[in-house]
Amino acid sequence: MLDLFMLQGSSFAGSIDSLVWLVTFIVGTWFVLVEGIFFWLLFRYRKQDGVKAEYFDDGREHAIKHVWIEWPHRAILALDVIIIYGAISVWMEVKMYVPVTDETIRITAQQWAWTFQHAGKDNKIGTADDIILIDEMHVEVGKKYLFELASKDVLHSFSVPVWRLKQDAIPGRVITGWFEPTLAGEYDVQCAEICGIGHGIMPAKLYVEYPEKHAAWLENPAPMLASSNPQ
Ligand SMILES: [Cu+2]
Repeated sequence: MLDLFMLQGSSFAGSIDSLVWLVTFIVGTWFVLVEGIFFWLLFRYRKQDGVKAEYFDDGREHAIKHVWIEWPHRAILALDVIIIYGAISVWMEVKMYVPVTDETIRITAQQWAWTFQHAGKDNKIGTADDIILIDEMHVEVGKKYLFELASKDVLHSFSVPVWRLKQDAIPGRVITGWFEPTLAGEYDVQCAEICGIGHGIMPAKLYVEYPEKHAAWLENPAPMLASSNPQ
């Protein structure tokens, strides 16, 4: 149902959404159940004329506790194991292993802009034909990308909601990760780590293109943002 509100634009977006739903369903069911019982007891045993509150200390209480505390506790532990299993599986898929990638892209964060260094036509990063753009990233649908994320100054976070990708950028470190876009279109990138007064104005534009359109862009990699700027 979440995809009604948010597109799933990467190969691992579905796995992350499934995990979110798993946690929401398990925790939500317990929440409704427990609050339901809680409020029912409040109303059922509220102050009533002629009824005196009683205190039991004859061993019966222990038996009641056993049923109402111990068994739900065991059930919650079992459900926790299911959540942990789901979380570790998704973590392994997204973060632990980098698949064989088709291209590398360097992403540098700074106060308050993103620099994207694309490999260019030779498909090799760090060569003369690299395409360096500010606040604008171009990738091809269906290709696997390795990203190298760095920061020039403070902590930032590279967040692409449509891919369900979020990765902190840490000064002094180059953090690698990967993504495979599955949906063509224009999407938002936003810094997701408070990084100073301009944090809120640190978005970037992501263009996910079909191969023909991406090839055309490689031929003429003019910044789209700058060209659409009426100056
Ligand atoms: Cu930032």
